[in-house]
Amino acid sequence: MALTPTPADKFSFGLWTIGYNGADPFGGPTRPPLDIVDAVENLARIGAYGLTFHDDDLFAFGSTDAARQSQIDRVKQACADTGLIIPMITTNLFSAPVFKDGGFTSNDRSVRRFALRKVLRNLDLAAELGAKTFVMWGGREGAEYDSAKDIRSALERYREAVDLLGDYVTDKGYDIRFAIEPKPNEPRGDILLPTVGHAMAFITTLERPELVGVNPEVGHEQMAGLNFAAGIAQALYQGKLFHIDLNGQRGIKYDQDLVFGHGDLHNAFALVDLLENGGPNGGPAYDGPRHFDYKPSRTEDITGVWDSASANIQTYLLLKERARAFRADPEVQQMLAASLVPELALPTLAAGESYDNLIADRASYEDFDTDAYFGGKGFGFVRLQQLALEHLLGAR
Ligand SMILES: [Mn+2]
Repeated sequence: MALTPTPADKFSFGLWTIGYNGADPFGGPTRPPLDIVDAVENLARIGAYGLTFHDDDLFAFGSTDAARQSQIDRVKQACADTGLIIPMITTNLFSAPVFKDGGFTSNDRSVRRFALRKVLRNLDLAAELGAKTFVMWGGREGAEYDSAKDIRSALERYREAVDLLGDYVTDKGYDIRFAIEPKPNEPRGDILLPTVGHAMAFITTLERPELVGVNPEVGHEQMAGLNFAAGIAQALYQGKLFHIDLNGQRGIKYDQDLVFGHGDLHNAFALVDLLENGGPNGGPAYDGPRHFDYKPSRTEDITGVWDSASANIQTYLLLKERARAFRADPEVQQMLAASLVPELALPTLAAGESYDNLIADRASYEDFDTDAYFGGKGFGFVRLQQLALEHLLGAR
């Protein structure tokens, strides 16, 4: 069964995902390089609306201006030919040896200045190509040794960098917002801004916090043992979900970048329900790109690359359909009410009620029968979760 994606679904892929050649720390490439035009044509074929990339995915680090421009011209032409857009661009501050101790937060000041220049140049390219989101994944911004990195100085330099970039897009009049992508570790032993929560707290220290949000990745939060859908709900609650990286991860281990849904499927269901429906008590849904940041496993040939890319889209659409059926089921609605899920949307104090009124309300405390909760009525959360599972499995 194949569902048909449309541009309104906003499915996008990083060039580094489908372009992954299979190299890992224990073995070299298992597939030949993928050309940019081939990548764009096949993404259009499987129903993606957008392509994203790091500067170094498109033109090798240290390219001449002519070689760089040639690749930019080729991606522009391929997009014009297929209708694909470039909703997001990001900068590689992690692969080249110069970034071995990071970019914005390298202990070496000259590296920090070089990193800023690389990002400023890439911001010009983002504006030229119409990208509205600029992702910052600081994979090398971290350390292995506590004695080697002054974390407070590193955070100051991170802040200095993001403030400078905010000044730049504001002065240039670029319609670009930044999205910080947290990750707890890998490639560094410990990475700065390791989770969604750390990143959102850091954003409050910035000069222009309104320009900066987060780009959470499923696997990155799950590598920290966290509930991804819950983190996304908080990012939406705080108006900070500027972009999202969808993939699969099986528990706390190395970054697997599996196909979306090929990890914690229950949480993927909850996530799609949240992104599409905004949660049981309403609240903002997500209208940005559904961006897949996965890696086709190195066991796959080129057919497997495109099958796995398509699998991300198909899984998302299946979960979207399952979430719709879950919400539409009268038994689910009944169970939500029985579980008091809607009651959590009610303010705990009545309109105009003060703490004096609360203290004067004997029913709230002196006469409140707490004993009734021992052995009394349960919440029925397990039944609700089983209904979700039955919808997820297509059994209802
Ligand atoms: Mn990852």
